[in-house]
Amino acid sequence: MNMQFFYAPTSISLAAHIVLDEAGAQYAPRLIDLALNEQRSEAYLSINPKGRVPALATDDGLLTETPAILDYLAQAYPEADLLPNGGRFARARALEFNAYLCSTVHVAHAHKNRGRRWADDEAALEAMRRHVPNSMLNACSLIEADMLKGPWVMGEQYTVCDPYLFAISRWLESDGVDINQLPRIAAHRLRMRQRPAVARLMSGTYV
Ligand SMILES: N[C@@H](CCC(=O)N[C@@H](CS)C(=O)NCC(=O)O)C(=O)O
Repeated sequence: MNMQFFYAPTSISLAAHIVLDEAGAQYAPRLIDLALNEQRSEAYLSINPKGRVPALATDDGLLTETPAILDYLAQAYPEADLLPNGGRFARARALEFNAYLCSTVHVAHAHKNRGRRWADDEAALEAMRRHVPNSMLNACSLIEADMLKGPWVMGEQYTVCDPYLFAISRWLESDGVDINQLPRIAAHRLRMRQRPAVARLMSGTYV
């Protein structure tokens, strides 16, 4: 398959990037410089009108939204064994977890630097920023207590949920969350850092 992967260091594209690497996929990485607002350039908008990363151009067409990209890659590379093996309920649980990261946790984080998506007056933007440590801690406390089975999100099996959690949990300190309050997520993060693909991507491609 001929794929192009549009990514940015520090961004959520890390989740799918880890999966691409671990699945041994052939793809061309395409860096989108968020600092230069390249995601809003005409050239990139003509590829991905959402103006966000990640995006994956595949032989089947363009895919955006991390949960969809993760699911697609896991199906495209079954030998990597990245979808839960426990039947339809386990598969739905993995999707449920990824949907929570996408729709709630990532969106809570975006209130820090991307508040202009929702408001333009300074007081509202400041109020959104102030709430980020609290909303991130609340969302991640649920993951800590209920969703992260251990050692991996789904239990004994490593799945696409793990790189996704890792890509978000590495933002926690800069979001003002005390990681000591989330010891199981902190341990998961260390476990992830020991994976060769993660070490590779964290030493150069991602910051
Ligand atoms: N729901 C999307 C969110 C993608 C997203 O918001 N990516 C951020 C980087 S973490 C981005 O491209 N931001 C650029 C912008 O908002 O202009 C996903 O899960 O992939």
